[in-house]
Amino acid sequence: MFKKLTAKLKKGLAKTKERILGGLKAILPFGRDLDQNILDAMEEYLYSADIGPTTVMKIVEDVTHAYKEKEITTTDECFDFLKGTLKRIMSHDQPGLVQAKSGPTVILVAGINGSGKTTSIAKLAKFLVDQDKKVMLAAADTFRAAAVEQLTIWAERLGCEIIKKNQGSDPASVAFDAAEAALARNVDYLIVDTAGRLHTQKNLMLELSKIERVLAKKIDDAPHEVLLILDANNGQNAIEQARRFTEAIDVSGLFLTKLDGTAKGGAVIGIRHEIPVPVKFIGVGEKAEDIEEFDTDTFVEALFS
Ligand SMILES: Nc1nc2c(ncn2[C@@H]2O[C@H](COP(=O)(O)OP(=O)(O)OP(=O)(O)O)[C@@H](O)[C@H]2O)c(=O)[nH]1
Ligand SMILES: [Mg+2]
Repeated sequence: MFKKLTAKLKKGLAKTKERILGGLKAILPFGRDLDQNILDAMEEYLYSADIGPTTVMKIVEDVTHAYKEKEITTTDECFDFLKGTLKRIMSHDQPGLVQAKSGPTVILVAGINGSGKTTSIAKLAKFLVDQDKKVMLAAADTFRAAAVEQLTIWAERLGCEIIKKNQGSDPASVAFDAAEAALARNVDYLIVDTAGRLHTQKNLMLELSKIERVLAKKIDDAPHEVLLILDANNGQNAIEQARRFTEAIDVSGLFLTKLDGTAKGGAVIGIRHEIPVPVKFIGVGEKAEDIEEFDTDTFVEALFS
């Protein structure tokens, strides 16, 4: 069973679908006997689809095995088998957002510059507000001049409270104030924006840890969720980025953005297969409503529909 394919998801995945499905359909036309040449062409094609070599190797191994065992003998059987293989290799745990046992749930958002952190926060806030949750935002990206302003505009649009300080303030002090305010105002969710950083920037990674410590001091077990925001346009590099970041900090979930603008969404397959952290959301546009909860089966169905 999979969730309903929404128009948003179909439209958001259109470019990736065109790339992956378009090519596969040409290689696996309906009703042809399967042979090694076809399988070789399929393998070569998959390598070009941003899925990542490790994952392609696994897919090809499974398909080849099925061919040798005569489980699949025609191109359309191969096509269906491929779809099933994708679902299988992408299907580890799919928990939704973590929730605090009591009091505010704190979500810390991290990622490299321009990956879509602030926009994704707006999407998450809308997603939660639509479920009648009381949401507060914290502008702990005090580095970039327009960052606070950008989050403020979203907060106003979405009717969320925002905690902010002047540009250049210590991000941890914003987090501290926000945690206090979240408790005082009894919000359901506090979402903390942070400045873009690379996993290699030691000081900035330490700054992130400091934000986490400050939050934990005020609110038990905070942050309850650390979401890493990844731009799907980076294709195979997004898989590598996910690997590096999740090694450096305790990431609890991934949010893949800009799937609507890229044909490189195949990276989601590699990320699901290779990274032991669940993809929780995907971004399929620039508006606050352009968010989808990630679900493997629905994703694969959307790609193959
Ligand atoms: N098409 C599309 N654009 C997106 C999506 N998510 C974010 N963007 C755009 O990507 C650009 C960067 O988004 P931001 O949210 O500012 O990214 P950020 O990670 O907060 O950037 P910094 O704070 O500068 O590190 C903006 O133009 C967004 O509108 C998405 O899912 N689809
Ligand atoms: Mg930002």
